[in-house]
Amino acid sequence: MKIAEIHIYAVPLPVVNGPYTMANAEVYALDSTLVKVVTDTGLTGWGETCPVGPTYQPHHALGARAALQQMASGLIGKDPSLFTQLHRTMNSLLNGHAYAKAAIDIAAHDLTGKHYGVGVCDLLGGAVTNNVPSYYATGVGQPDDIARIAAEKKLQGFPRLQIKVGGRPVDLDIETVRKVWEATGPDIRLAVDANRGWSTRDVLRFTRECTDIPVILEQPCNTIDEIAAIRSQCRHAIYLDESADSLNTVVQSVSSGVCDGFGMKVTRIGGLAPFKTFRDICEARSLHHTCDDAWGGDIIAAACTHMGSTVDSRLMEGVWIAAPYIESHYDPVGIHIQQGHIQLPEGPGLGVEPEESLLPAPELSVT
Ligand code: 0XW
Ligand code: MG
Repeated sequence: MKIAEIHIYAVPLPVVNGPYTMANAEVYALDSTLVKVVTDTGLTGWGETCPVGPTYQPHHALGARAALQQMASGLIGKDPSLFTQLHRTMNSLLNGHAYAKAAIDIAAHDLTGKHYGVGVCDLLGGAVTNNVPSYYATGVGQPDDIARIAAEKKLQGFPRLQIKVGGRPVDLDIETVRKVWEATGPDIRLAVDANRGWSTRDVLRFTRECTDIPVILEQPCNTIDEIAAIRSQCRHAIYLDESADSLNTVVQSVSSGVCDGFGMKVTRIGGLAPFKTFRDICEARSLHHTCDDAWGGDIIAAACTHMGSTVDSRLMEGVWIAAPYIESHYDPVGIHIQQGHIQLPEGPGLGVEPEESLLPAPELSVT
């Protein structure tokens, strides 16, 4: 099986009841990139990458398409089922830009699953569940509003909730987390995500004043060095998200002990093949992690759900998908959250197939 065609699409994803607000970003609509990869055997596989605006991570929607354009002709004739070789080829064509390479990696997994007649989860080692736990992420908001949303989401069956903080006085963040805790109690796991928006001073205040509230702190500060500086004074577990930008950083962070887990994104780490390595590193050291992406439609949601289905349940923090914030689905059924869980799509491949009439014409086609 060889890659015969690559088509690149720009697909707008408006945010329902936007903006979605984080410490360093306010987004009203996202610019997603879809890739369709066709093989000489007549199979079609789909991939996607969708940065959540230009300030969340050093990822950029137009950069993704430029990177894909840079690599596309060099990928024609390659076997998409040989994942390691495919990544080496991509690395020989372009240095970095893992989030763009991830779109090709996801399409390669979709194609390989279809080729062998199996689901992507089987290529990743096998699902431990087909009812994959998700979690809900609030935006940054007023304490009473966020506490009300938290209580609603607990009732809807979410096993975990992520409260966004940062980008404002930490007093308001402390009040928000306390009200959420009062509204939900211990039957839902809580994460507090500052998206790099707290200073070390803010973390120290939070951890001193909220010792009684069992939350994990996700990416509190901008850099790993800042987190390392206050780690020993911190009473809460710390997860890295945005800073865990490569397998190399993950290995370093795990061995230095700077974190207790990760909020990990499929596209940031470069796709499903590197995510599988990440998952296995975490399992070797009993570290908890999510299986998310920053944003994206049904293809990303399916990729995250397949990956999430394979994670040892004791370490599984949940699969976050953007579906609650997206109005329309380009797959006729779409990936949805029910009772805080996502049904694993049935294969072969990813188990989602974009309705091409809903997509704009490709921006670039290489054959
Ligand atoms: C909650 N998320 C998974 C979605 C937004 O893109 C941010 C992200 C996070 O955890 O930082
Ligand atoms: Mg995060």
